[in-house]
Amino acid sequence: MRNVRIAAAQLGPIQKADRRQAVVARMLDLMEQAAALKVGLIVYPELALTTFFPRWYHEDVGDADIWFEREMPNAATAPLFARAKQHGMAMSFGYAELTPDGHRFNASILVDKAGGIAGKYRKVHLPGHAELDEARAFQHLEKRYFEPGDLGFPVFRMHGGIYGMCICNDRRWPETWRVLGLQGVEMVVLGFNTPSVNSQKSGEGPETRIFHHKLSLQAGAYQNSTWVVAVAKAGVEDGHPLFGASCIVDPDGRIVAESATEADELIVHDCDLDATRFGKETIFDFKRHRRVEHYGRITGQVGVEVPE
Ligand code: CDV
Repeated sequence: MRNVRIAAAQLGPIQKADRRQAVVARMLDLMEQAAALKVGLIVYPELALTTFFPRWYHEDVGDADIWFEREMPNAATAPLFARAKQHGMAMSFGYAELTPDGHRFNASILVDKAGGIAGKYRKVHLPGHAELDEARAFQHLEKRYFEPGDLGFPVFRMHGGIYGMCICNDRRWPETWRVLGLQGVEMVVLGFNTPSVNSQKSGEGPETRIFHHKLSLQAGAYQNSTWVVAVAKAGVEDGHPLFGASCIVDPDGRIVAESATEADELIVHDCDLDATRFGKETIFDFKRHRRVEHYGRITGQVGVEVPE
């Protein structure tokens, strides 16, 4: 048994006017609850420090820099790093990253229990659009504010396990999971901000959207025999609802813990990383069963090519 006690630390809404210090205080509160339960790794959502700002249009992209972090840790997040280290707790959270040479990424990090950054990921699949789109019920401007991640889908050895990250929309793409699976990933941690309604399809509400969310997580977990920890930012941000449904999924694809609210909420589960072995050595023993000679289209083309 290689047991890791995991906490998915769901955050309720963060309003546009909320300051990072107030958000970090809420994150610390969840961390204290986790510490009391002897959690080994706490996972927070995508863009955990601010409201989901890609819903707001800035004509000048530089005006959106207020939502970005220029270094990590920084003054706002230092208390998180310090407290996690005191507790000997690893953590992961997402934030908007502005690099010294001016690149903007939707990023997440994995911090080990000694407080060092063990891994970084930059979101590869950016949903939405780059220009103001009045036809939508609300904006989703990730393609305006971020570049696609340039780090691929790396995995990291930490505390005796193999960990990977992805972010929100990445979870809908089987390519994400398989690239992580091909590196032996044992736990994928991810944060998400998913609107409860579809801005381009009236009538598609939370029931369908939570179904698609769980379908993606459960398929990714099962088909790669990995644990999955998916953590929401949820609730109504300045009139815009985001669903909750933070989940911990086992390597059989079963949801073993799920949040019940759209507020700050901790869900905890003991995850045995050795439970990933059976699937990896049998039905999803990639080395024995994959047929890469037939998979060329996966990397050889982007869009659909229909026959003549
Ligand atoms: N933050 C996201 O990536 N959200 C997308 C929404 C726009 C569909 C998601 O895939 O959940």
